[in-house]
Amino acid sequence: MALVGGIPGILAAGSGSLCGMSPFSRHMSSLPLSHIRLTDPFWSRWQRTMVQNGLLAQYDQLVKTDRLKNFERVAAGETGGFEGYRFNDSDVYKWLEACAYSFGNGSLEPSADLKTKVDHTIGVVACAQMPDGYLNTFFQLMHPELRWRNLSMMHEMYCGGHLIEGGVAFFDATGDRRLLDVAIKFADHVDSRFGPGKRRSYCGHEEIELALLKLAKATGERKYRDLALWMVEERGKRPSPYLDEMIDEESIKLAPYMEKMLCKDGEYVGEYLQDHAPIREHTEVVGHAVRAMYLYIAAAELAMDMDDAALSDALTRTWRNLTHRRMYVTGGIGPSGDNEGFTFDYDLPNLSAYAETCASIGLVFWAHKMLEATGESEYADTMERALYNGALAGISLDTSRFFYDNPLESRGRHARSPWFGCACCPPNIARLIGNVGHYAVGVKDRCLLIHIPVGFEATMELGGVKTKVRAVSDYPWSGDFTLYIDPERPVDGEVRFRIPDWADDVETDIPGLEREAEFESGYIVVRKRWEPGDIAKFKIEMKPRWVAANPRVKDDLGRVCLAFGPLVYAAEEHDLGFEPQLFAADLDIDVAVESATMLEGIQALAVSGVRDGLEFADQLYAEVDDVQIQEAAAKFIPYYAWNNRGANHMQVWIRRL
Ligand code: FUB
Ligand code: ZN
Repeated sequence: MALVGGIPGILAAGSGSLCGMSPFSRHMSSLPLSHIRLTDPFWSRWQRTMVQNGLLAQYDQLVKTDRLKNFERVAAGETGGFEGYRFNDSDVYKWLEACAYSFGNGSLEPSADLKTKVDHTIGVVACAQMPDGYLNTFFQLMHPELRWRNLSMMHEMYCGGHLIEGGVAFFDATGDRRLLDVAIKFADHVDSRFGPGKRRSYCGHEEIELALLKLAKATGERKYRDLALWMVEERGKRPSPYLDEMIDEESIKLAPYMEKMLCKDGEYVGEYLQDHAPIREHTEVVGHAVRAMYLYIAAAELAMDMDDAALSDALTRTWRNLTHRRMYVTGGIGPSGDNEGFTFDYDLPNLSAYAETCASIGLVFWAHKMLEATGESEYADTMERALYNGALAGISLDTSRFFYDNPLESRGRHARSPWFGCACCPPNIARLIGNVGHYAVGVKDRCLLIHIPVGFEATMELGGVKTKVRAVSDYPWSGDFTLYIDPERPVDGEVRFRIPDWADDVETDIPGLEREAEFESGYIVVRKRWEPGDIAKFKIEMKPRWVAANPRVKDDLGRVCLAFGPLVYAAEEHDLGFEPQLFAADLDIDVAVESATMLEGIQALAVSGVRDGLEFADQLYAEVDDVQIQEAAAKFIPYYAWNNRGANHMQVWIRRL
């Protein structure tokens, strides 16, 4: 953490990452979607484009790839002929969830066309549900007699979890409860079969746990929370319920690759799906990255209302392992395509990085939960890192093309695609973009917390007084942030403004402040009586900075990465005119910041250095003394914006002179 404004003690409240701290408790929550509207040029452009373009393009894919048809055919009473992967229903639900946020976030009035498509989709989903609440078009069409036969691999609860999240989101955003009612019926069905005194099992792909927790909040029904807790706690205990599935012929037929995913040397380990140990014994992130994130999101949410140091310690420990040893500088996680997940400490290859878009999105969600549970800024630091880099790189600037995996180097072959056979990432990034206000700003009683200084307009209760808040910002391009706070009458309250871990200096200008701002948990804390029309200004110093990796990350040895504010930068062949792999940066020469009109108004960074010579054109090897290098300039762009001008060479970790 850097020093801030010459004021000592900013690290005072310490980091929540040390074990043995007090158990988690709820330090804040988010504003309802309809109470906050993002207004800065950066996020309002993403959200608008999503409504205008991205959501409609995704709907076309849902139709073209028969994802919707699977529902329509079930609704029509047909059997056989399911199209696609067994978990394709989840893409429809996630798209609906993304639409819900876009309808509620005030970025742009959705077109009648989009509304009709959403309406149709909800109607078809509802019609496909069975009278007992079951809903999964793969099983309904192909194997109605094998429902719930193979939980480790078949994703029935995973799909149901996304249905629940979609239902809750729609209800919250629009008051429309049609999808919520379907979700409740499904959750009741699951609750009637699984749980204490019923069948002991849980889904191989975590998701329903966090969804049930959202449902419990939305409905006030504690039974959903209890079921989620039971699932989280049963996972990893022995004997694993999946052992029975591995000797059940019907279950094996459904997923013949099950044993390969779950066993090592012929013994069940379950690491792939975090069934290796009970949650309180976890020390490292293992297995499939998205699954791990979704489990820890639910566990952190649960830990907030349980006086349970063992659980919060396990989460803190595992978090530390992830962010100190297994996370890319971009907030990408899960380096390996073999298990779509984690390998071992410091294994962070660049060219072959898997770093699934969904995994970074999951990291944003988990970081946000850890932030809510501790109030410590280090979680917001990681949330911001994953949001602006690893996650956002997953989508093209026009919101219509996607990366599934996010390498930190390209030799010209990697390109975004309009859709995938396994299309978890596109609707996932759509739902994240639609709901950014949820992550950027927090509230608690008398307190407004700015985790990420986005521009926004919001209404909130500050110490029980209705208050309008407006934040003007051009983040991530500028660190200037002005808050206009307008309570209906004077009210004692506090504003907490996160000091980013990358910032050297944050200045404040708050007229009428009688005592100096304080520092707690990585936030500047301004306590005062807020009067109608008050203004508070914050200025985060932003300048380009070179970042080095721990030398244990062998792939980054002798290399540096360029960052500016929350953004990690990359060099693309398009701007250099040659492959960035040939370039070596001179760190003694200042990096210049350049406003650019390209790529939706990014700021580019101009770097000086050298490039390898061209004498090798016709030969493979030469004497070192014969090799020339020449001075060169290289323009860097934000990593999230790479590959928007066609496939080409790209590099994040650049050689240094
Ligand atoms: O299995 C469902 C989703 O598809 C996972 O979250 C992704 O990693 C991909 O495998
Ligand atoms: Zn994905």
